[in-house]
Amino acid sequence: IFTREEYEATVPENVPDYFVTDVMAIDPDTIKKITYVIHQGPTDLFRIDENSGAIYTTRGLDYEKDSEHILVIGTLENMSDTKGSTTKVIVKVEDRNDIPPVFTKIPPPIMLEDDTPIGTSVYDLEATDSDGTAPGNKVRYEIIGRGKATKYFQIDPDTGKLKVTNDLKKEVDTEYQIDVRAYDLGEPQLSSVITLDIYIQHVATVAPEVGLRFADNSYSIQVAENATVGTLIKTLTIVNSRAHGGNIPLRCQITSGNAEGK
Ligand SMILES: [Ca+2]
Ligand SMILES: [Ca+2]
Repeated sequence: IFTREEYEATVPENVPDYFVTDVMAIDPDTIKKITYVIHQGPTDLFRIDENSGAIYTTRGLDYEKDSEHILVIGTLENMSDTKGSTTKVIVKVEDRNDIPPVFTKIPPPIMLEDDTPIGTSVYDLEATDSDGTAPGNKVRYEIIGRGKATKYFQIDPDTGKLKVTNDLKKEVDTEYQIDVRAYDLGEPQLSSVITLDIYIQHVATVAPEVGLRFADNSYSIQVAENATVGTLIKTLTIVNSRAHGGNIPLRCQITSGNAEGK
């Protein structure tokens, strides 16, 4: 007969062969023999020493799957349903930090112009942590490692928002690989790393004449064979692509053509 109706124990997740608790029954018979058995409950996760009544885990428990287990322990000597023939063991599983944060999506390559203002948001990184409890499921972000990335970009440790923090024109580099680490606040700390590719387009500072071009790439004009010298063939339109290009004087010349005017 079990003297206690209920036992409660707390077990960390992931530990096989962990001692959970002892149960005890007393045998009022003259021949004292007690053989403990698990009547109900996950026998794939727990075993009981049939002589001592000590309960152990058989393999690691998973808090994220089940945070509590209930076992009903009985004895082979008393298989009746009467009060005291069984006892209940409530096993509470304690969460351990056993799952790292995982980035929810892979960032696409990002194009930026070199005149992107400081403070501009480039990308929102997001990682989630499936651990059951804090702080093992609290996620923070940081830029790690190589190169000049940390000089030009910063990540908000709480939100994962990546921002431009410097004048991109200062650098001739056109490509940054930014390694971002998402880590949890659990013990031990777990993390994952993702790489963002950022390409910088250096907006050319054009010389004045580079901004000039003809309106069309080629012209085809019919000229009568008896046209006299000095006949106007075509006026060529020239486009000035520079915004501030007002009435600057222009000069055109023929750079090649039929030799000797033939
Ligand atoms: Ca966990
Ligand atoms: Ca975690």
